[in-house]
Amino acid sequence: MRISELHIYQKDLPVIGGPYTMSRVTLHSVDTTIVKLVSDTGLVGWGETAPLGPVYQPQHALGARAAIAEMAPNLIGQSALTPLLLRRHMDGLLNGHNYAKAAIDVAVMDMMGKHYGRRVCDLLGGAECERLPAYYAIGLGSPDEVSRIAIDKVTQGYRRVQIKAGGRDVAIDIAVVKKVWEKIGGKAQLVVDTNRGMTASQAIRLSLACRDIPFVFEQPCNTMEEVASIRNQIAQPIVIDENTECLNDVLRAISMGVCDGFGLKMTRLGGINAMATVRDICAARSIPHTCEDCWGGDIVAAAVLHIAASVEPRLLEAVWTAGSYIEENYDPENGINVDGGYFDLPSGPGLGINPDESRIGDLSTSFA
Ligand code: 0XW
Ligand code: MG
Repeated sequence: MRISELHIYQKDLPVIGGPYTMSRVTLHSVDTTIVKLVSDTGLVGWGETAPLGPVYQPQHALGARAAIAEMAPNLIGQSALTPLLLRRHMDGLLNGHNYAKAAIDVAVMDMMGKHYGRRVCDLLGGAECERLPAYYAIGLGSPDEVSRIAIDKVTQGYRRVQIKAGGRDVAIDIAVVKKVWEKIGGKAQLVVDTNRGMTASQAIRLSLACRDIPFVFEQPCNTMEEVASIRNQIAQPIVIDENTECLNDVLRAISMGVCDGFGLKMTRLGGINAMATVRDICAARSIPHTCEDCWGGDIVAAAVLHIAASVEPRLLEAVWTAGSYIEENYDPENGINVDGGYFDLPSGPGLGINPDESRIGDLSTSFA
């Protein structure tokens, strides 16, 4: 089975109840890129990448489409049954740009699953479970606003809540953390994510002001070196998110001993197969991590669930997808949604979703 067509689509995903605010970014809508591969046997494979605006990480939507278009003419005719070789072929066509290669990797895994009549998680070696714990992420807000949403989400069944901090007076962040913990403490795990938004001294101040609160501190500072500098001065465990852009970053973080866990973004790392490698590296060192992505619709979400299902349950912290913040599913029947704080793993072959083509945005470029 070979790739015979590659189509690139663009779609805006307005944020429900937006904007979604983080320390350095305010999002009203996210620009997502969808890839449709068609095989010489008539099968279709879907991929997607949605970098969360141009500031969240050093990747952006126009870059994704340009990188895919750069590789596309040389992807036509390639085998759709050898994802490892395809990845090496892509590396020979374009240096870096893992987030763009991820869309191709996901689409090929979808197509391969359909070809063999197997789910992507089964191609990865098997699913540990069919129901996966979700976490909910709340944007920046006042102590009252954030704690009200946190209580609501815990009542709905979420067992992990992430709140945002940074980019404002640390005293407000301290008040938010204390208020949220007062309301949900003991009922759910709390994560405080500054999205690179604090200086080392601000992060230490927040941590020590809340020294009795067992939250997880996510991406407290901008660089891995800054995070390393506070590692032994704070009271909480650290998770690295934005600083992991490739496998080497993950290895660097582990060898520097900079963190206790990772917030892993599937597309940023390069797709399902790159994420599977990171899964195994984490397992070798018993490092807990989430499985998630920056944003994206049902295609990214389904891919994240399949890889999450292959993670040892003792190391899978939780799963996050953007579904709760997006107006509609691409697949009205099998779309990915949270139910009572959990996701159900899709059951169909490949990714297990069938996007309605009227819902995937505008065709940007085609190759055949
Ligand atoms: C909670 N998220 C996964 C949503 C946005 O992509 C940012 C983010 C995070 O940084 O953890
Ligand atoms: Mg984060």
